[in-house]
Amino acid sequence: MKSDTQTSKFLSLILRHRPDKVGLTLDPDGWVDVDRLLAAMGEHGHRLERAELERVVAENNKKRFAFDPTGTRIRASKGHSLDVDLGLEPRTPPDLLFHGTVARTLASISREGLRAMSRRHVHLSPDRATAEIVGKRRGAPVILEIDSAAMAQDGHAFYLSDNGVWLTDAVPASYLRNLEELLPPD
Ligand code: HQG
Repeated sequence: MKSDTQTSKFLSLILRHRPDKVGLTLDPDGWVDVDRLLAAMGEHGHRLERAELERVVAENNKKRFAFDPTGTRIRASKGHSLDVDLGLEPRTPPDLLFHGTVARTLASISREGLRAMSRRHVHLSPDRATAEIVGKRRGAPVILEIDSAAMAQDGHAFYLSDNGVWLTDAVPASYLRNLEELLPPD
């Protein structure tokens, strides 16, 4: 029996990175027809009932997936590596945002700033507690404070994903308010 977590992980793979694994392509804005998705998964040995899909979408604690208002299409809310235009409008961010990472990335971050790495955007958290959870996925969390007010002032665009994550293209190191105090002394 596959768990909802396994289903959620496989859906992330299909809807964010590798729709071709089940012979699908995403619309330019990331949507897939739900009936086509279920049929394609069945044909590729990943049979999924509509009720199961609806439960995974509804219960996923990070709201990773969303149906369109008519319920006929589905997409991942964020996290794509494919070139998908989520149609998010630029929004004014809160003055301060947070990024949870681990100490071993700091030297590189101090040289390059925060980069999107394998994603489309840098993901930023609205509060420290959320950033801690993100950082903990990789080890002891280290929380960077981003001067998002200054970034917005300087023309950097911010977007708010459907599930409350702030997105931006990159964060130059000069906007990382507490980076110096986190770096080891030289
Ligand atoms: C680091 C999860 C070296 C960055 C979470 C992070 C989040 C650099 C890693 C969402 C760097 C990228 C996103 C640089 C950034 N040099 N390392 N210049 N710039 N990094 O997973 O923010 O499960 O792509 O600090 O809850 O950790 O996908 O990003 O450690 O919301 O729904 O490179 O993923 O949600 O890692 O996590 P990721 P993230 P989902």
